[in-house]
Amino acid sequence: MSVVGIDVGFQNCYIAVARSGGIETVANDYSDRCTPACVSLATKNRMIGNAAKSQMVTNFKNTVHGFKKFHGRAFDDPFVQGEKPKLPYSLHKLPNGNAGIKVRYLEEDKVFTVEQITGMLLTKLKETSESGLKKPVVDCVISVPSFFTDAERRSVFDATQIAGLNCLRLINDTTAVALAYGIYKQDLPNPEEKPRNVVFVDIGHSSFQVAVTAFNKGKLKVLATAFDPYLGGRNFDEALVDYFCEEFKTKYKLSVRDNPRALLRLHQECEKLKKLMSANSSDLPLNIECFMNDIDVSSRMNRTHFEEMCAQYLMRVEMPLKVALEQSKLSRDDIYAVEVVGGATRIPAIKERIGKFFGKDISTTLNADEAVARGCALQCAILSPAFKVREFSITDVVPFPITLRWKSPTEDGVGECEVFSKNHAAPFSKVITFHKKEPFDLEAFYSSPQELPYPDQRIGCFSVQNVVPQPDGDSSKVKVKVRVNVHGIFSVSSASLIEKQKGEGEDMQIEPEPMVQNEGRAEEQTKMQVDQEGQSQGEQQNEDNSSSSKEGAAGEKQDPTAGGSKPKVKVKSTDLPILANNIRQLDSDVLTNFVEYERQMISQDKLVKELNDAKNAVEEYVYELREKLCGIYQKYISEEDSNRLTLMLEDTENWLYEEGEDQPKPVYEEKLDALKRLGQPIQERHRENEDRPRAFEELGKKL
Ligand code: ATP
Ligand code: K
Ligand code: MG
Repeated sequence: MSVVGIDVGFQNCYIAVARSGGIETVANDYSDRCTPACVSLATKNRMIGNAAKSQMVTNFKNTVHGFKKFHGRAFDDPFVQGEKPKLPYSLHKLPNGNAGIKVRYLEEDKVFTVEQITGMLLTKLKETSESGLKKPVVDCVISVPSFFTDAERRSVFDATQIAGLNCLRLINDTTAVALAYGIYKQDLPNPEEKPRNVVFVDIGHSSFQVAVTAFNKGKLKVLATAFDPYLGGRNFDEALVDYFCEEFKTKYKLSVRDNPRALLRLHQECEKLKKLMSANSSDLPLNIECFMNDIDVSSRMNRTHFEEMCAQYLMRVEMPLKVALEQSKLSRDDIYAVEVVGGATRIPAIKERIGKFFGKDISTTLNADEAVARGCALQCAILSPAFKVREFSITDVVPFPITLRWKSPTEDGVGECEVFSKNHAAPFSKVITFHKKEPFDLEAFYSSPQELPYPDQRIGCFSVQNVVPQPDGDSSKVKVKVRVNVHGIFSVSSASLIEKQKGEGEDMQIEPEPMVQNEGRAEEQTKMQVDQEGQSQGEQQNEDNSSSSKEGAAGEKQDPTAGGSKPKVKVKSTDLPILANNIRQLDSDVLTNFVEYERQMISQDKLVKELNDAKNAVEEYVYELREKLCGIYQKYISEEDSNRLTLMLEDTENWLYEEGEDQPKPVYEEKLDALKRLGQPIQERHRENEDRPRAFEELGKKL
């Protein structure tokens, strides 16, 4: 089993793996530990990561980047519509209403889902981790922003499956960072002591996340998270781009926005300039040669001016910090440290605002780029039975409140109940009791639309089937388990019908008394009993309840507290099927097709690579032989033969640029063999001659 952690960023991806020496980040085939979140589709193959990024300007229509936020989004979503005009590639409305990505691939127009594009990126990251570990990689842990909703998480999870990965956990970025921070700390307070509260801030290219956490020995609890899903480094790049577009309009009469290539180049230059300004407060130049219409452009910028331009973004830094602190119910004095990660926290004005808000110096003890990936790998190591790591339990939170709604004969026709409040501990399961005579639907949705990063509140509809009345015609007690799992994904995971029994038998169960009871309802009572998720990582904090019990098979539970004071009731429990509708994830047959299609694309890329390798081998041999003919081989070939061979090499070189440009692999192999048949005898004679003096020397030593 592999221990791999992957940080899939909006712009930058990192991989960390566990090796005997500990957690290490892995470099890719460009010797780069950062792999750009970029996929380029071409006539014969795909390029992913660094290779794709280098196609961004030349093949802009088919080079996809900045797609992370399209997960779980409708095409009509305001964010998607806002991005659309800024993107060099096209978006397309899919039959299910989601945003698809339209490109030209293998000389055909193709629309890929965002799950497929992220799947491609993950394929590359999987390959990189495989070459780093020198073994196949399947198991991994992948990070997502803490504000990702059910739909976004399901969508990313689908992408992991398309890439053939087994994602053991989708972990929140800031939680991964907290794990990377805490697991090695030797001096954390004991479990019974006051916890150490640390704030983690991650500002990347696209978003801003904060988590207030509490550490004790062997344990990390997230108290609250807050975010600005639309504030990150890209806003600062865009501010510069806007500024220079205006300036170049007046100064050079250029309308940069109408030229995607120029706009992309300006973006790249502005990002570089922004980074330079982080280290340098003096006036800095911006020069781009042959920018547009053969015009070279140049301008200047300095940090003070830049900060003025970005005032509207800098103003937004405080809010998530304030919200997170408020929700954690801690005061500034309770905060032991404020740790920042993510590329955009290198902007001095941002750092300054964070420090000022907390009234303390911010810490940068973690690697700002790699901490998320490292945390993911650590979580993977904890989950891996094959790997020994320190016991460390992690309790995360639910980012937005989740409510269930159902049809009810009373209460104006609908019943409603908030099953998970904001910042409720996760992963977590709860059991809710209904009294019903027939099958019923539970509609799950996010109940605070103003907090949600997009307008669609829907999570899904879960139909509890096969519900029948009791033999005496009364309503049956139906216990429904709802859970937010380890990925932060919600489901109505099981249901059972409880029947009172007279005698004793195999089916007898001890029914736990419901503990949390919501407001009584005339016909149907919704009772909620909080139940602990069976987690391998250890203890889960149970907030809604004073006691907790380990979960057995669905419908067979035993409450340890029920035995004492309350009388035991003998019941029979029957599992009920649940049909999930309207769940915002790929249908299983669609997913199967995507998995297959990804495999095909992988083998197509492999074929193209092998073909290119065969072709390059011919070219390399031509160069090598030509050089040696004028050098070390000169003595071993007649001038006449050498001239003839040189001509042949020249012919081959020309051929490679003409009809040899695009040939099947065997043609190149044949060509290489033919050249080698001529080259090898010379090489042979050279080698023999080289060996001769050495042989004499050896002989000399022996005598
Ligand atoms: P997200 O977390 O939003 O998904 P990401 O993980 O890809 O995005 P990071 O790699 O953390 O983002 O950060 C990238 C951002 O940080 C870019 O906007 C980049 O320009 C910015 N950045 C990196 N170094 C610096 C620097 N020295 N000064 C200013 N900005 C920087
Ligand atoms: K990143
Ligand atoms: Mg990030």
